[in-house]
Amino acid sequence: MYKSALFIFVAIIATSVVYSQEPVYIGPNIVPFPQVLNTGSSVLAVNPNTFSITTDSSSQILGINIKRYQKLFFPFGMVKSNAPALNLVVITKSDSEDLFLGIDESYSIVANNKQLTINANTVWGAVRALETFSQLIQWNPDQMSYTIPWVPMTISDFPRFPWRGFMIDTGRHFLPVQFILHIIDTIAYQKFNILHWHIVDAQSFPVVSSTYTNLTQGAFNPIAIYSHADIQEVIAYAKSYGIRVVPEFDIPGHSAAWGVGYPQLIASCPSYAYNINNMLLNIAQPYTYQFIGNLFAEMSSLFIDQYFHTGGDEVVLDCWGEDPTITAWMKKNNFNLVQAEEYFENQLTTILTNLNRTKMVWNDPYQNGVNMTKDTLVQVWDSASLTQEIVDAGYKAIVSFAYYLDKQVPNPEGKTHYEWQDTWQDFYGADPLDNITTSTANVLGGEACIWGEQVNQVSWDVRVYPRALAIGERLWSNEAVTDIQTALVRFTNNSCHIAQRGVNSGPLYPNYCYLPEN
Ligand code: CP6
Repeated sequence: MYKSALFIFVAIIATSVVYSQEPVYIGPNIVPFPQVLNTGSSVLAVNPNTFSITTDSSSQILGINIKRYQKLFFPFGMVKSNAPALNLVVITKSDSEDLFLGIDESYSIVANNKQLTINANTVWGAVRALETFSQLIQWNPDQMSYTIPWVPMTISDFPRFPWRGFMIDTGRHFLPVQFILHIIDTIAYQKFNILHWHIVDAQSFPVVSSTYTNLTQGAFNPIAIYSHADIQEVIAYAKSYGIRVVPEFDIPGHSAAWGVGYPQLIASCPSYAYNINNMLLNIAQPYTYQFIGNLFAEMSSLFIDQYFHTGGDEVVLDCWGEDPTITAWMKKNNFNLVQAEEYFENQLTTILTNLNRTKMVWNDPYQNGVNMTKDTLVQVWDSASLTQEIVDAGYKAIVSFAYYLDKQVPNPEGKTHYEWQDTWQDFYGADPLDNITTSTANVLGGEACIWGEQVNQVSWDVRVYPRALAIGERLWSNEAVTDIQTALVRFTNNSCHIAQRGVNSGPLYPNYCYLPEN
């Protein structure tokens, strides 16, 4: 009681300060905010014409990033400058380009008028550091100059959570490959490290299979499809940023599009067919398991990550109860509907285990009472209390219910925000460990989701940004980094920074953002 009263009091003060005064934050506009930051009060002039980045590393990917960031450091190009030449030295302990869950992404930065140095254990730590360093370089439009303020500076940084995911849904709207590469650029800026590619859904099957060539009959359009080369391009591009691509083939629900080319895969339940999302795979025939086994074998040769998501969400079990071939099979095996689901999920687990993959599912099978192997990773879109149950039961979990970018999330204080104004605060205020008191180590992190029903490449940037900054920071930064006022300033300035790089990310309070006139 005392606690919540204090909370409301602080919230009222904080709110009135935000709206009555200029927000104050003095320091570098780094997002996500680093674990340790020490700043001075000098300004280093930067001459873009002579600025260089060097490394002792032989990693090709680090080389690509040095070229990439050499450009990103100077979004307004090679303006005239008399400032002396500077060299940024990038040192990594290892040149390995292996990328997996839990890889060391830590780094440190030293910046003063004698040296600019990045130190990291891995290539991926160095890539995270280059992004941070890019945010230290300030463009001064009135001077037409670049500077690094707040020197001498030291940064020591590492992620709070190993799983910092971002989900896109190409089953509801096809996103062209070039646009997915743009998405990868944008999420790399907040140090997200997983692109969860919800690639097919009830409405379309946009993936080419050489085993089952009719599957793309379920695409929205014969040209709205991803070839093997497209998928490999996306994965390689994501890897260049240290981002893993986790595919999702959402079954047995949300699978109507599989049935366009292969109608025999779909259960018959006419009274549920009014909603295409209700249609389920027919799980009572060997053909379905053969099909999935062959398709996943083909797809796992493309999607090389350890994790493979098979959905399992929103399965309208009663649909199976309406198909006489399925009810006969259930009767023969003495299955009820949940046992039928469990049989299906166990078959999937076996298929993925044989392909050397770790299975990932939405929380629904757990909720239905399906017994799963303990290495299953559960993505929770339900609630903190369900997350608590799942981690206590011994599963690893990631939190998504608080990070739905397509949905207004009711905020914990019960405050109603306008449709879009300040909703970033709801994401920012939601910690993956909120109300998790035991087995916290089983929470691997979180995932932002932008479901695709009402978003395509036209509206994607403005739907997602700048709000995704809040989620990126929540998943990377120290849990104590929660101050709304300072975040407001950093986010607005960082939003301007990424807008200067081509992300259509808008502001959060009245200010001036210098943008290319086009
Ligand atoms: N599609 C799929 C969706 C959703 C889910 N699965 C969804 C449900 C509720 C909300 C947002 C999205 N559109 N395949 C649930 C995981 Cl609010």
